[in-house]
Amino acid sequence: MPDRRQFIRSTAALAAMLGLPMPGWARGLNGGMPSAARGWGVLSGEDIHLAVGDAHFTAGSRHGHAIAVNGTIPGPLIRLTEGQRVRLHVTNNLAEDTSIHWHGLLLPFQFDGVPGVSFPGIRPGETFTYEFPIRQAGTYWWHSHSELQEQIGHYGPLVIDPAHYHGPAFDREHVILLSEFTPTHPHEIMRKLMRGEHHYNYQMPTLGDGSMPQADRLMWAQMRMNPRDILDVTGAEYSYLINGHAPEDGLELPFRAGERVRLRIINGSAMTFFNIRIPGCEMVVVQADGQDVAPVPVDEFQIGVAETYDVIVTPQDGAHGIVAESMDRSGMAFATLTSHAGHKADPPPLRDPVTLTMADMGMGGMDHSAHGGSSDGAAMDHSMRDTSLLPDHVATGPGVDMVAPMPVDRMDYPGLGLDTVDHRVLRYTQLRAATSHPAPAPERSMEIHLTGNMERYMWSFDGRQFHAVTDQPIRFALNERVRVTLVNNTMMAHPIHLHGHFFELVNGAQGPMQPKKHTVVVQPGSKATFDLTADEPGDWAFHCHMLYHMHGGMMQVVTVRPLA
Ligand SMILES: [Cu+2]
Repeated sequence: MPDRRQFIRSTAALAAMLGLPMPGWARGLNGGMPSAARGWGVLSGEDIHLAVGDAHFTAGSRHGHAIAVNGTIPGPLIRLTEGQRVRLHVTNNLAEDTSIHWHGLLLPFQFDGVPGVSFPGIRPGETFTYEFPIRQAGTYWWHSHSELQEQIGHYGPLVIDPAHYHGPAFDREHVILLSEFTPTHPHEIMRKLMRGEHHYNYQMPTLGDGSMPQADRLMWAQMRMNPRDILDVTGAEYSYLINGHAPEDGLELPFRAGERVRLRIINGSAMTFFNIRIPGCEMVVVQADGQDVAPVPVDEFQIGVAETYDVIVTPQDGAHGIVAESMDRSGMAFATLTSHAGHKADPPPLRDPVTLTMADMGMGGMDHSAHGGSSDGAAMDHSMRDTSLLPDHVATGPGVDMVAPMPVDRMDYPGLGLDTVDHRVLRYTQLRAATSHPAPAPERSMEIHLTGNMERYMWSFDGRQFHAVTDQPIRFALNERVRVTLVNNTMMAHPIHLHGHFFELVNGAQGPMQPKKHTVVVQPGSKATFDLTADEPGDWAFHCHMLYHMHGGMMQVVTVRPLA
């Protein structure tokens, strides 16, 4: 059966052959698909209309098939006000099902937008209306939760203005949405990852390249691991984007000298952690995941996939680079914050690649140096694959090829590569809620293991890959307070996201000042803990926000119900 795209192409070809006037959508060089614009329009009010469709997209030197919403990538900035009601009418013009999930929003679960968990999805040609009251303020975003659509343009920013603003003053704001673009079909990327070819990892240290001592290279080889396995997909495949613009596109964001500028930074990428800095300009972090925090001045911070941070900057007159370097340093997104239109900053060179350490292998609690220079790789390989160290509730099998032997809490770790820079970097342990909130003591604690097999590209919670809703969700009683510890048995950082709730990080803050987040990065081979009040009834997705990890099974349903 010809799919819709083939149909469009052949209709256009037929029109051209017969010398008929081409329909508007068929003009141009893009196989009949409209070209998506970079950037977005702004939508406000009680009725918001969004149309999801195929598009051709160009960013920097890459171009290819994409999905655009209302004709732009990213899709529209949805700007709402705390206390209003909203109806979001989403029309699907694709030839396949789609959906929108409102990332970080508190809402009735049937409008959370996860096909198979909270609603059936939106069929081709259909319009679905989401309707709910806006109970919060802050910087958020939205994206498809269907298949791998989020990779190719189906996402956008969402900002909610507070009913009464009490935060630090600012004169102007810009939304900065980070993402990636590749013309490669996302199913092709998934296929390459499952073949375990390290296809994208061109930074693998080689014998004699001088970047790593011989003994270390031998140790890593004996462990059948690559210390440069940092991001699964790299700048070899991706153009990194700010608001849909690759660095070559030269995006400028204006300001006037002396202004305090609020930057609402959203990591809307599928697979990339970014290190954010504006060389020569201090950033004051004032919000994390849409929730106000006590101000923290920094020079750089790492943002995991799906996290948001708001910062306030007061740049000097001139042109300043906003640098978002991918964590593995294989590429960057770049834009200029400028007080003179047309004056652009130059992107700085990429910094040297970074390398994993013993702590990333889950040996943070062992009495080794962080360098592992003299360790016996064969012995370490053995201890890192000892599944008898896992608690009984974790299923073992081919999906679990690594165990962190001595994982430690690394909330004070600023992220790979930022522990050795000589300026101020943000750590989770610095975050404090801007205002105190009730924080009852947890009634129960639980441990969830993040598990995987990197070679087979199988990912899971507690050794169980998610394929569909099962009768074994993670259950919480309505309003119960639970302390959840995530144990990362893999050597990759995972940004773990719970839908429909905020949890409070256990980061050393006094209970009422614990920062609220919707996504927590669990560093490689380590633990992270949060407290959750399960006060939103329903079925909620809970998953790693690395798109291909979620697709590979690192997901589960969280069910919140009153006690029977
Ligand atoms: Cu993950």
